[in-house]
Amino acid sequence: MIRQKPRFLLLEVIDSQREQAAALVGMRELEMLVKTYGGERVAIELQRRDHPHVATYVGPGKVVTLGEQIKQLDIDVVVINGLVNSGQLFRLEKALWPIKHDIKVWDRVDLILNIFSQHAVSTAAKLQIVLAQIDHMGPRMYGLGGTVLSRQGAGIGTKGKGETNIEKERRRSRREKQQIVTKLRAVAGEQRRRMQERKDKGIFVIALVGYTSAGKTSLFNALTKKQKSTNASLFTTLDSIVGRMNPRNGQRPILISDTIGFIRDLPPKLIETFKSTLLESVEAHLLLHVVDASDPEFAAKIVVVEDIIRDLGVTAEPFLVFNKIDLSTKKRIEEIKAQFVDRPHVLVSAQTGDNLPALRQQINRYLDAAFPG
Ligand SMILES: Nc1nc2c(ncn2[C@@H]2O[C@H](COP(=O)(O)OP(=O)(O)OP(=O)(O)O)[C@@H](O)[C@H]2O)c(=O)[nH]1
Ligand SMILES: [Mg+2]
Repeated sequence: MIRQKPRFLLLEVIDSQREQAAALVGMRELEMLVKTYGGERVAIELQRRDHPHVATYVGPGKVVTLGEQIKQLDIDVVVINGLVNSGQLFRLEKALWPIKHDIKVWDRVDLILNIFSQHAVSTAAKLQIVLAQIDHMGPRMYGLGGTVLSRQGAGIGTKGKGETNIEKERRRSRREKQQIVTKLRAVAGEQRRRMQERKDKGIFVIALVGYTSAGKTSLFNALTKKQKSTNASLFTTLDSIVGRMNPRNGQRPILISDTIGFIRDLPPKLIETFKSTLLESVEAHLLLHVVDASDPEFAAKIVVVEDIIRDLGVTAEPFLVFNKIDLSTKKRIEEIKAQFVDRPHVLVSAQTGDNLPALRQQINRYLDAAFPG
C-alpha cells in the first residue's frame, strides 16, 4: 500500500575528521528535501567509518541495527546523504529485504530526482528526468530489484522485478535512452533557434540563476509583474519560463528567464541532462545570480552555483543579486557589502520591492553596454 506520507530514515557515514555537529547541519538540507518530497523524517543516523563499506556502504553491524530500526519505526525509505554507487545501494536494499520486502534505499540524487519528477510539467522536463534516472540508477533500473520511480507514481511500495531477463531489460533501457536523447536534442535545437531569433530582433535577454529557494521566481515575478508560483520548499521551478520586463521609454525589449535552481553534490552527468532547460542561461546577455542573503551558508552556495555555470560553459561573471534583505540586519548587510566590494552586486528584497530600482538601473547599464549607440 502506498502511504500518504512515506516514513524516512536519514543516514550519513562520517569519517573521523568530521565533527558530528557539522554533519548534522549538512543533514538539514536533506531533511528539507525529504519534506519537499512529501515524506516524514522519522530518524537520523550517523555512522562513523573512515570509508564507506565497499559492498553495502554501511558496515555489516550497521546493516543489522538499521534493520531493527526499520522494523521498529516502520520506515519506508532509507536515504543516504551522499552520492552512492548503484551497486552499494542495491546490495544494501537487498540485505534489508528480509526485514521489509519493499524497503527503498536511496541516495541524495535519487531523492532529488523523485522531487523533480513530482514537479515536472513540460515534456522536455519529464524526458530529462527519465534520462537522468536511467543514468543514475544504472543496473538498479532493470531486473536487479530496481524500480523506475517516475513510472510508479510516488515510487514507494513497488516490488523488485527479480533477476530474470536482465539482458532484455538492459537493451530496452538503452533503446529508450537513445530515443529520449534524440527528442531532447530536437527540443534544445528549437530553443536555440528561438533564442537566436530574439537576439536577432535586438531583444536583451537576462537569465536568473541561483541555489534552489534563493528567490529567483519571486524576483522574476517582481520584475515582470507575473505570478508564477513560489514556495519555501525546494525545486518549485523545474521548467524554464520567460517573461517580459518593462523597458525604459522607447527602449529595446528585455526578456527574463527563470529556471531550475541548483544544489550541491549534483553529479556532472545530471547537469548535462538538464542542459536543454538551462540553455537560456548559457545564451543570455546577462546572468543574474540570485543569492539568499539571509542564509548563513550563502557563501558556500555561491561557489556551488558558480561551479555549475562554469561547467555549462558560461564564461562571463554573473551579476550578484543578494535577495531577502528584509530578513537581514543592517550589520549583516554592511558585512556583505564589504565582502563583495570587488564584485558588481546589489542587495534587494523581491518580497518588499526594496532596492529593485537599483537593480533595474544596473540592468540598463548592462543593456547599454551590450547595444552601444
Ligand atoms: N522574506 C523574504 N522571502 C523571500 C524573498 N524572496 C523570496 N522569498 C521566499 O523564499 C522562498 C523561495 O522563493 P522562490 O522565489 O520560490 O525561490 P526560487 O529560487 O525560485 O526556488 P526554486 O524554484 O524552488 O529553486 C519563498 O517562500 C519566497 O516567499 C524576499 O525578498 N524576502
Ligand atoms: Mg523558482
